[in-house]
Amino acid sequence: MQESLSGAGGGGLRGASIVDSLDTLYIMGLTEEYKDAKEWVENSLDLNGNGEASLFEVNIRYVGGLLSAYYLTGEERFKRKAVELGEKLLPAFNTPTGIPRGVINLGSSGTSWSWGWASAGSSILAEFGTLHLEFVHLTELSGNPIFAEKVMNVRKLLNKIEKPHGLYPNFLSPVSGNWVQHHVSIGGLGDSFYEYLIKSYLMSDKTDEDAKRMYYSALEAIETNLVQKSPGGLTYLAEWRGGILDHKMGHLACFSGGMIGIGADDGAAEKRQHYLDLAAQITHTCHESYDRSATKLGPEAFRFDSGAEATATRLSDRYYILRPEVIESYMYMWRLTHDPKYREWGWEAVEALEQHCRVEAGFSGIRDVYSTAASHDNMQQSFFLSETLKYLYLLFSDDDLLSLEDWVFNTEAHPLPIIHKSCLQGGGTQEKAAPE
Ligand code: DMJ
Repeated sequence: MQESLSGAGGGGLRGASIVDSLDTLYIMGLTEEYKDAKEWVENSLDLNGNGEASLFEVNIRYVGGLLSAYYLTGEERFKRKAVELGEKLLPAFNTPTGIPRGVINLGSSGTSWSWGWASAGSSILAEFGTLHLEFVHLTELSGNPIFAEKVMNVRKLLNKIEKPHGLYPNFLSPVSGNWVQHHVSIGGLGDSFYEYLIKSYLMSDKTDEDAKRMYYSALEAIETNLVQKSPGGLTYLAEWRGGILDHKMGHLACFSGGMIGIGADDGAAEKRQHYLDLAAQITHTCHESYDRSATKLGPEAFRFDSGAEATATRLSDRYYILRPEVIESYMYMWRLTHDPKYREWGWEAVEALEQHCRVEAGFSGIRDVYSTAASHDNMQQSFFLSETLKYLYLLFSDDDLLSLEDWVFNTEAHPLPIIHKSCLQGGGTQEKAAPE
């Protein structure tokens, strides 16, 4: 069976599943497997491969995976590799605006370019907006301000630019710094940009006020323009195409239950319950998308039009590639509310994964969640190990295992420590913070 980096391109980088799963192995106490993975990273992870690598994917999976492995274990080799890899990503920011291009050659040339499929050479919001957490930690660990400067510059531009109805479109020109088209989505192409705003605030020990302000105004615009209620009473997030709503919600957008939940605490006091309710409603809708299928796994996208309610209406949307987002929201909502239904829903997913996705060599995606006749896609995405299984494990663990008071998870579920104010004042480095 193939391992995959979601088809998005690790370029010359190999071993995505190994690097992506280092922290999962460590947290689960799988000592032998962790040791093998660590040795592979030390001896075989080559950061100089020529080829087309996605800045976003390399950052969230490799840089994020190495940073977490360092913070959990204190092993210097992970820190060295993370910083070295971070340096190789810097040429992507050499554009007139400092907004990075999406693709980079990690070999000696360090050239970068835009995805061929992105309109008019644009960069993608969820890609250039999902670097902040890792880059701030790279600066913390290396003492080199360049990483934080690069992402602060991206933040500055996004803060300043005019936003249609307060919304952030998914495509931006790295040359002119203008939006290229007005498609807005909390799912694919937009998703983790919003996630990184609230998590930047939380990771800064609630000192990053710009991130907080940008997150809450984006959320307000999302509520005004995108949050919908179906005739059957399900709350969902529609997509926006230049003012016209597309009543579709992607599996990817299901992370937003958890995001809105963790952001609820810092809303104005009267808003807290409102956000927790919204988070619970979205998580409920995403659970319905699983519950309404024959396999009890959810489709890639589900719709709320032509009589559909949380079901895929197109054949091409019926697949499930072991994605984590729905389980991710169960985990956050469990931690925030301790409502037992989130563990029950998580267990339903465990049983469905066992029944429909387990194959001889691991787990595989399936082509049709509405059919119990097995049709495996022969692919185990690396995020299954880093996210889906980790979130399930945390859902059934005590709250003090990677407590939300001390850690934020990057968008690939790699835990990064909150940079506590006391740390900044004392100039101290983060303690090794690991379950032994
Ligand atoms: C992961 O790689 C990350 O969660 C990313 O932000 C979006 N999607 C995949 C998993 O579905």
